Amino acid sequence: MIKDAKFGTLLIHAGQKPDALNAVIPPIYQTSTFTFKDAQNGADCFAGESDGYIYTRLGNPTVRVLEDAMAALEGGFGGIATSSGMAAVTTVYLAFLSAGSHIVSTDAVYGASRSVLEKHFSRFGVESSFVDTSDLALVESALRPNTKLLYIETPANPTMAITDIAACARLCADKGIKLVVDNTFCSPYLQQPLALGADAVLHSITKFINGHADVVGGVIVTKTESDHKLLYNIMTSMGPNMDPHQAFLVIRGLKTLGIRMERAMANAVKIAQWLEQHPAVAWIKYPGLPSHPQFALAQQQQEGPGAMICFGLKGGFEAGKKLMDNVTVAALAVSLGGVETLIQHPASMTHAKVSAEAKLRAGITDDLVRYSVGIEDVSDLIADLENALSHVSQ
Ligand code: LCS
Repeated sequence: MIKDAKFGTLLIHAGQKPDALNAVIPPIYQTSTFTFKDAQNGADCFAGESDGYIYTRLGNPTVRVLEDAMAALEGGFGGIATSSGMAAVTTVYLAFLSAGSHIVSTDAVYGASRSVLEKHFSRFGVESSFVDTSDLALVESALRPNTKLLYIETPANPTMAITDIAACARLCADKGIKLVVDNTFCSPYLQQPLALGADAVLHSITKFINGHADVVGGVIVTKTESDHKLLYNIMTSMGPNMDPHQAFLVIRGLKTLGIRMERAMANAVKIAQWLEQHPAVAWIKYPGLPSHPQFALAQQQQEGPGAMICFGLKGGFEAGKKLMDNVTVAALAVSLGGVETLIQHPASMTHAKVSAEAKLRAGITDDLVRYSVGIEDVSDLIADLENALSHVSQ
């Protein structure tokens, strides 16, 4: 590959090395284990003195292609692919938190990223605080002497609140606090947290990176070699590794990230503008609309507003239910970031396990409907919404 290749070229080529047969596409090494040349080579591999593959939990050539591609796209030292986005989230928690330590997290974070801390990490003596990280004063006042991790999701799922990554990095500097960003909603095509000062970035690869709603997976990219070693050690010993076939599908999906994102985003801008003026719509949050509370920050921090929209109807939850029951192009399903448009109700679905009080404080109101814009013809998506909204009394 040429030196200083641009993002679109990296999407197609990064991480790929010619194999023995010069296949254009990386082969699927669907094997659990690898033969050593001799006993000494086996010992050398285990001692780290030879870089041959050993066993797929510890590393696999197909998975490595994806890890190297993601490291190149996020501008980090190395990537660690995991079996799910939640496996990536928990690997980060395991790496940077211990008994007696404290994490500050975005309050409107993906439901399981919160509940795993409240229900499980708490059993091991980890304290957690959830604040609106789009308000830096709240972040600063939540930090304690034992805070080890500031974990931000931006834009947040599902409220679309945007957090200033560079400002958070400045807050963490010299305090021994790691800054980790969940970049699932933007993907590296729109936002590069490591360049803004984060220590690590993670994804639910299930979403925009794979983009075709046929894989669950995750990835973490660290800025430094030492953090990569720490996370790699946890991943290989605890085993939330990605399977080679999973990696193969994601490598295929990743190649079109740029063109998928451009089309979905163009659709999203038109749909958000259309929704904003619809008489049944009470409010809408989309980073591409000047009405978004962090519109200026979104323009500065992101390369584009993305393809996720949340809104509420004047008729509240009952109206939202009617809307979801009457769409026919958009599918009523959780997940996001695929080529197909999805609609869902976070309060009763993705964030159902978050307490009612916490949801309310985080702005995950009962009327909030989340819409993940796909790459269908936008006129069909708007006609679909128009028809579904005609069933809603205002
Ligand atoms: N981070 C974010 C921002 C997410 O949206 C999700 C999943 C995860 C992490 C976890 O990734 P997974 O293990 O599912 O690959 N979000 C989902 C959602 O909004 N609907 O269904 C899953």
